[in-house]
Order: sequence, then structure tokens, then C-alpha cells
Amino acid sequence: MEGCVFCGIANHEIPSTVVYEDDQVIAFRDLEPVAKTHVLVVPKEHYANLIDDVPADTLAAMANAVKRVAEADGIEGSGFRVIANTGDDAGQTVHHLHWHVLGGEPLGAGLL
Ligand code: DGP
Repeated sequence: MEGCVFCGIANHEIPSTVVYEDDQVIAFRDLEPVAKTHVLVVPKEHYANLIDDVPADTLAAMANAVKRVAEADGIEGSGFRVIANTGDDAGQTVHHLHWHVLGGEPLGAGLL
């Protein structure tokens, strides 16, 4: 989508630090990390968020990418958190579906 930063990253027009990539998904390090591991898992196709009729195979590809990211950063055993900010009340700032993968250190309870 025109002007979408995550489409630009998915197309390799905007640079990012890629952790995992396949034909459907790209996973790259967040620009402003809030944990030792902070990776964004993003479908290459543009969807605004989780309620934008995302196909099941895209969600499955994203779940697989989460696992690959956890393995790449060696946090699959210690644990991690996956967050999908969806809409205004959640504070979603980039309106291209993405899952935050957070870990590498104890995360605390927060709202969860
Ligand atoms: P949110 O929409 O609030 O779920 O978070 C969007 C995240 O995207 C935020 O943590 C910062 C990150 N971000 C925004 N622009 C860029 C960018 O150009 N590159 C990277 N790597 N991350 C970005």
C-alpha cells in the first residue's frame, strides 16, 4: 500500500534488520525496542490489523515466523510474549498488521 512503512520494509525499499523471512512474512527488529528481543512479525500483504479479514494461511505463516524468531534469538525455552496492538485504544501506530515478539529478559506483568 502506497506510503505504508511496513510495505516498504516488506519490499526491501526501506532498510531493516531482518531476523526471518519467507514468501508470506518478514520479521525484523523494532526501531525502538522495549525488550532485549523486540521483533515485529509482519505479513508481506497489507492488512490493517487482525480484524481486516486476514486469511488463515497468513496467520499460520505469522505463527510459524514467531517460532523461527524465538529460535533465532534463543528465547524459545525462556519464554516470550506476542502482542498485536489492534486499533486506537490499543495504541496501534502503524496500520499494517504486525505482532510484537518480546523476550530475552523477564517482562513483568503489565496489563497481562
Ligand atoms: P504499534 O503500531 O504501536 O503496535 O507499534 C509499531 C511499532 O513499529 C513501534 O514499536 C515502532 C515500530 N516501527 C515504526 N516504524 C518503524 C520502522 O521504520 N522500522 C522499524 N524497524 N520499526 C518501526
